[in-house]
Amino acid sequence: MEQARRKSSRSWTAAVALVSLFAVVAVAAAGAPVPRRILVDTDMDTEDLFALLYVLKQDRSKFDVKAITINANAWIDAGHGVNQLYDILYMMGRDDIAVGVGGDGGISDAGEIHPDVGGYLPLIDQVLSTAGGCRYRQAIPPGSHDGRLDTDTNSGVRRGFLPRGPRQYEPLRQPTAQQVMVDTVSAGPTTLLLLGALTNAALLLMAHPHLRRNVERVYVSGGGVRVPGNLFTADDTNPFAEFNMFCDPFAAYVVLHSGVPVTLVPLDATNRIPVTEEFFAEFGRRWQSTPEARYCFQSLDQVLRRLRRPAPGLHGSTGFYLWDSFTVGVAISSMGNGEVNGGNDFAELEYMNITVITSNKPYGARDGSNPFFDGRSTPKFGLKEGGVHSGHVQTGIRDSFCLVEGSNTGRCQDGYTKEVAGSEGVWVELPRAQSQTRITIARLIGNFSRAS
Ligand SMILES: [Ca+2]
Repeated sequence: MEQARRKSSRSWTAAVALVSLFAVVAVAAAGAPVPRRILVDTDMDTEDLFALLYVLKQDRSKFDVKAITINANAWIDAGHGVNQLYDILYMMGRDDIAVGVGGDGGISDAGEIHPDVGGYLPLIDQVLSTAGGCRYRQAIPPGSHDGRLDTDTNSGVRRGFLPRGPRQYEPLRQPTAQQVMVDTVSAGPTTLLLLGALTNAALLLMAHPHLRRNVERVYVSGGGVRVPGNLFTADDTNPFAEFNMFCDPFAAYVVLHSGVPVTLVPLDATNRIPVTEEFFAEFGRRWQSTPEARYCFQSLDQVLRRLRRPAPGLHGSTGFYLWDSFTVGVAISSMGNGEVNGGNDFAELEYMNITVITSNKPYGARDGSNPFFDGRSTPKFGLKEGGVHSGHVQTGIRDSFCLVEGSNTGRCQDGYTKEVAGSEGVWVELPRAQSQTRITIARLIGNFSRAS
């Protein structure tokens, strides 16, 4: 019991670390004349707002957010995502930050990626059109029960709270995510903070391999290595995948195997950081001094009002965790410490040999589920016959291939960040499974005091 209480306390202090910075102006940089150029790719889920504001509150002389791109094939729809982000940036006095989303192009049968390729679909469903269903997005409820409608409106908090800025979503004129990414990464070494499905980042790395040298590191929020996945709507078909990886497994594979340095912050780490009632109460009592803190608190309040109701299949105390915020905390702290030996204030990092599962065995069997191979004389993107991408690809959350008779635990692994041996995997940096968050309240209060 004592151990459990201490564990809970550590999780709580990590959560405190993240939220307290909403009320903190970061300490001026000492001897750091060149700011890190940062691009954030987000699916604009509620918790992404915490992470975004955490980054935007940093000292710009150290961490300069140049652009934000939106992943529109998961939790949010393009126009809603852009408008909310524009208003948040207006509130934060950052109308200078470029925002990109979607695009009307696609990927040809020959594998040519068009410059205006859309981020509305995962790579496997991309053709020369933005129309069509996304097999993975079915895992996300479309309505208002912790689904896209909640995210699109931020549970109604956005309209009631945010000031309306001068920028608005323009369907045919909105800069595309690819355009914004290419412009930003071309302009100088850039660190990518990836807080949703990895479609946009994968397209960038595939279509512009020469720009990989300008990507200093990618920090990825997602995956689950030694813990179960969190597809609470699809456990009976795929108990392995985490949402962000599942929404575009092939894109995740591309990013992790791209050769760009990767730090992955999976469920193994974030499962230890649930939003607890204790944390929520503390947030309400102590951190209401800025509009951004109040916006996050009200957003969280709405989420918890839903999650507190019985919700079959949701695991964890509230079902809500600081996934992306923790990732951003690890990223900022690591960058601040020079990214030397995984040194950061949130978690101890280690290397693991992992890959992302994109199809299921038996490999090479044609069953109509895999458009990279089915009906083609040569596989798309030059993929290998009989290789790891050539098996059955999960077609939806009720895919009968993935069901196991007599069991409520499915067998499909699409999107699973799996530990493997040898060259099948890549060495990726991630928080040590046993690592403890080392942030203390005293340190946080110290930061807070220095801000005044
Ligand atoms: Ca996210």
